[in-house]
Amino acid sequence: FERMALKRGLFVVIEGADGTGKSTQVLNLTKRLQSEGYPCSSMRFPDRSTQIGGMIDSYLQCKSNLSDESVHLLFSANRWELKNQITNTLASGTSIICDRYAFSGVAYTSSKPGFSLCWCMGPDRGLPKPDLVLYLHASEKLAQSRSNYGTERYEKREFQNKVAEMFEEIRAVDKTLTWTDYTVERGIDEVTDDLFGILQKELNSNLVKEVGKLWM
Ligand code: 2DT
Ligand code: MG
Repeated sequence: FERMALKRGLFVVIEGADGTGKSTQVLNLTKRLQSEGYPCSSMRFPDRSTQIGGMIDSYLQCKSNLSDESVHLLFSANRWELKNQITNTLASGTSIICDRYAFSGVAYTSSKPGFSLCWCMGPDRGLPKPDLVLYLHASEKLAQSRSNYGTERYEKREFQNKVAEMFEEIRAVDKTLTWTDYTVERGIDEVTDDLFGILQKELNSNLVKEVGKLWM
């Protein structure tokens, strides 16, 4: 007799400029999916709770210095140490909404002088490939209301502009990835509604194909 294949979870990454509300949306979307009956959990990178994450956290808070190369590799290692968690979760039928991923990794390091896109992508090649990358843009109004960034490394307007340019280059490199743009112009709950709407079609599709490998 026929047996129904277990439907795997959907792997969704949310990327975008600082201050677009990525973290809030990741948490709200996860709750929304759960309440609509889709098993779902959230993740974020960097995951500062691991040993490697602790080194990254200290670097971001400017409490320690690391060479640009070594911190790039630590960010990547932080994803690799959670690779099994990602694949096991998806295989069990639970979707993942992830706050930043390898795209941030490449965009931030390649914004520093002397780093090629190719070198930056190397360490993340082969990681689980997201089914969908939601890219949040800040409306003019939102960007202006957040003129003063925090005190962590990278939170400078000029650097952020460079990062935004690099995100565009990264998506141009690999046309097999699905990116969806969304400009944040409404309140938090309305944005969650919109993003849920974008995901719903994918969630209801028959995800029989295996999780892919990134940039391979
Ligand atoms: P949060 O503010 O989202 O915690 O990010 N970053 C992030 C990198 O430079 N490389 C990476 O691989 C990742 C995932 C982006 C903290 C900062 O870390 C940067 C902002
Ligand atoms: Mg931040």
